[in-house]
Amino acid sequence: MKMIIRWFSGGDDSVTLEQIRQIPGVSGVATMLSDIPVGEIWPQTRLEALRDEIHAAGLELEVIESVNIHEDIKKGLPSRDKYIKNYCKTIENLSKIGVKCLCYNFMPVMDWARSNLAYTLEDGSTAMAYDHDEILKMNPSMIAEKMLSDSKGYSLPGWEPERLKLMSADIDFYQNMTMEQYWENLKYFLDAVIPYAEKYDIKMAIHPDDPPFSIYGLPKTINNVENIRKFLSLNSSPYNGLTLCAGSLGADMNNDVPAIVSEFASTGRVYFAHIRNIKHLEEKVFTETAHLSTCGDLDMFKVVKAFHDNGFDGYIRSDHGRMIWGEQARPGYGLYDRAIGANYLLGLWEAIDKSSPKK
Ligand SMILES: [Mn+2]
Repeated sequence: MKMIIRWFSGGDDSVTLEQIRQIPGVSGVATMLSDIPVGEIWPQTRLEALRDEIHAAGLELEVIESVNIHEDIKKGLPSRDKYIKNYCKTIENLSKIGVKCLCYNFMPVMDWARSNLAYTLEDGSTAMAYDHDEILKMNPSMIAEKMLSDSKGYSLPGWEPERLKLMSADIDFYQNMTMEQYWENLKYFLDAVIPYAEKYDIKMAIHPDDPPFSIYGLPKTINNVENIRKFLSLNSSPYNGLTLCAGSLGADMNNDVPAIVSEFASTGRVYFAHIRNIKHLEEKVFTETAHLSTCGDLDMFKVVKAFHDNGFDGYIRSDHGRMIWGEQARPGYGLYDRAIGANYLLGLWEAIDKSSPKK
């Protein structure tokens, strides 16, 4: 297991590589080139410069999060083949800088969503929060406007301005698409891309839908145990796998997160873990919290033990943190709370590992 931290390149992060290097037990970062328009090839020279910058700070670059998927691929339009070809070329370029794992998602139109990026918790810290009724009261452009104005000037991955312009038309488009058609579009993408992932030895790790239930009638795929089984069976290559995000899946109260981790980690097809905690106020209403089990609904001991005991040897990152100690940072991605979270998770891992009977 390798503990890493998400970092935004190109001066788009308040957290520096030097700071990340000083978090005990953190060996690398998950990052991306956020200025490349979705659908275009990531240039080799830019990737080499990114790798060199990260290596110079004493950190590894083995995980990319994310190379986003062009909407035409999700819609199944004829133009998808051009974008899939570009995606495969990006995979080739990523292999040349030593990337081993590629996180992506297949969420239509709006990627992740929250109704509040700075909800005040009892202790005075702030965290991202979700209230389904609040979301439904707003139209998509109001959500986009609110999220971007709350983001303190940082880009929000998945909420790129060029994507937002088309939002309403895209939502309309999906109203006429069946779930089966959407699954077929996902399979078409996998069948085209996975052979390149195999050739270039990069594990494709899909991220669950966040939140894991439908907004505005949009299709959802990676959101519960049955659908994850279905996803893995669409293409049985060991290069077709998962980013298992505890917080995203945990947002559906019906999901038993430790059981989901156990089932899929034991197949060897989980390559990347996002671990954070959330607390439900009611169904489809939750706040993100500190990682500690007692701060939220997820039992982190059980979650980490499920990864450990099923032979997980991929990457873990402490996911979204709260904003604490006056830090000014991109919502969810400050230094302090994620560093605390990473060391809590490392502590759990060490305790579980040292108390496990040696095989
Ligand atoms: Mn996640």
